[in-house]
Amino acid sequence: MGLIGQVGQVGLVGAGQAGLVGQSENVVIESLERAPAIVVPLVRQAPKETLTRRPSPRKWSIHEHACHLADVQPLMWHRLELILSDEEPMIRSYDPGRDDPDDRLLQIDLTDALERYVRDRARLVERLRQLDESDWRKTARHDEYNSYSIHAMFRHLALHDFFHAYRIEELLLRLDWPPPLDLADDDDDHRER
Ligand code: NI
Repeated sequence: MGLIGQVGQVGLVGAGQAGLVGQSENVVIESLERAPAIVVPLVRQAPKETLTRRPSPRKWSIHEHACHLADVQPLMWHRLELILSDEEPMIRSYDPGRDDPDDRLLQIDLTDALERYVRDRARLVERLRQLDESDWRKTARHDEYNSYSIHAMFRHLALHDFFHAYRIEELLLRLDWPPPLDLADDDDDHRER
C-alpha cells in the first residue's frame, strides 16, 4: 500500500475515536497532543553551558524557544474562547520581538515552563475534543492574516510547536557547541543521524 493509503487509514482511525469532527480536525488535535512528547525530551537534552546561550545577540536560545512554547498557550486558549463567544471577534497579533522586553523569556524558570506546556496542552486538547465541525469553521479577523479560523489557528499552533522544536534542534546539533546530553553519553550503537 502506498503512503497516501496508509495516511488515510490513520486518519480514519482518528475520526472514529473522536466522532464529533472529520479527519482534518482530528489530525490537528493528535499532532497537538503528541508534540510535548517530542519537544520536552528535546529541550532536556540541552547541556547547561548552551541552554541559555544565544547563537547571535538577537536570536533566541534553546531556553527561550522552549519557554515561548509554554507562553503562547494561554493566548491561544483566550483566542479560542473569544472566537467561540464573540459575534465579530478581532484578533491582535502577538510578536515577542515587538511586544516584550528582549530578556523576558530568560527570566522564566524552564522546569515550570515545561510543566505548564504539558499541562496547558492536555487541557487544550480536551477542550478541542468538545468542539463540533461548526465550531472549527468559526472565524475571526486578524490584523496580520487574510483569514483566520479555529481550524487554521490550531493547525498553526501544531506547526508552531515544530517550528520552534526545529530551531532548538539546530542549536543542539551545532558543530561548534557541546553535543546534546544523552547522545554524548550513549554508546555508538544508539547514534542516529
Ligand atoms: Ni513563535
